Amino acid sequence: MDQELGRLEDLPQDYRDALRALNLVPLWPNLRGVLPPDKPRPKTRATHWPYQTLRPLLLKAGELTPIEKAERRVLVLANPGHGLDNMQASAAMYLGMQLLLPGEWAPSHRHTPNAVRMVVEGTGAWSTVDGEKCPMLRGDLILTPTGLWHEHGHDGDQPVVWLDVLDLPLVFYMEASYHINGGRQTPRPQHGERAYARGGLVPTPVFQRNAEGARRAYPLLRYPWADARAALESLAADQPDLAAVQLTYTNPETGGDAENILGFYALMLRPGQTLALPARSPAMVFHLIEGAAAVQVQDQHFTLAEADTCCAPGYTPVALQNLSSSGPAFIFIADESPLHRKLGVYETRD
Ligand code: 1HN
Repeated sequence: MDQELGRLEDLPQDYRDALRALNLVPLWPNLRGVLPPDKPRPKTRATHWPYQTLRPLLLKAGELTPIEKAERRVLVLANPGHGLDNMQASAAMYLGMQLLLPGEWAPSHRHTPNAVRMVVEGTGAWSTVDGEKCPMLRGDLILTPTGLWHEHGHDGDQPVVWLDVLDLPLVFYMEASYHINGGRQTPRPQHGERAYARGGLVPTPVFQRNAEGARRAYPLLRYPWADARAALESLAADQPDLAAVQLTYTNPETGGDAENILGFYALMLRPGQTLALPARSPAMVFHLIEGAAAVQVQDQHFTLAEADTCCAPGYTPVALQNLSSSGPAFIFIADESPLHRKLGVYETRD
């Protein structure tokens, strides 16, 4: 049991005033707050954002705010535990639902935070990242790693919506967040998804050299859902007893995580399956691509319909359940694992 430590109120007011005047603070009244016993006290609360309730409000934003007045027309999925105005889903993750209407263009810029898009609905939109024009189809994952130019356009006739996942809260906290605006990109003919079309087969270096002759740090920018889904089905068929039918989105050149700070995964729950995830230090985000699923986090129980998103704090066990007994459920997961591993604070608990 931890010893009770002295409180600020135990100190004479003139002493406290003298400290403050010199920008000094006593540690002991604050020590348990910054270093709680046994495990952290996350601000992140298990939170559910049902798509069907936010969708009309997002479409309304399309009527209220022209794209020129928004640059990015987004409703942020904000965790109340962090204060809504801080626009955080967790300590390191930002989530937003972005709407692009037919004919609109979200102009080119680049910035220090890393982003990915998980396409939620609609066809005809595209995102040009580092000169590669990526079509946006439901379930596709499109990377926008740190520093790469990106813009979005829409040649279709229905609204397109996607989920943005960024490490913005972390990069902002580091006082390293900024952007630069640019002109329209000229798409190049090459596409990483064609060059890296099959797992385990990596092109010889010619393709990976950019105009300056350097290797591309992020050779694969679009992960089509059709491929990820087929890979999950294939893994499930190959290993009928495998509990976690899960794939990690990786950089095909390094085999490491697709981006530096956040991790991205596709999970298939077999019909009727329940999957208990151990408590791990990173916070997690779940977005249901197909099917119906239940998510239990602490005393919270969420029922995810297609395109619903929820989050869970770190150090907390999570149970996922496929609510269908006849078909699979497919879940996109984002988490803070790469960050925790790099910092050496990653842990799993029983
Ligand atoms: C951003 O650049 C995009 O490019 C979306 O679509 C959301 C949220 C915060 C900062 C930059 C985009 C963003 C963002």
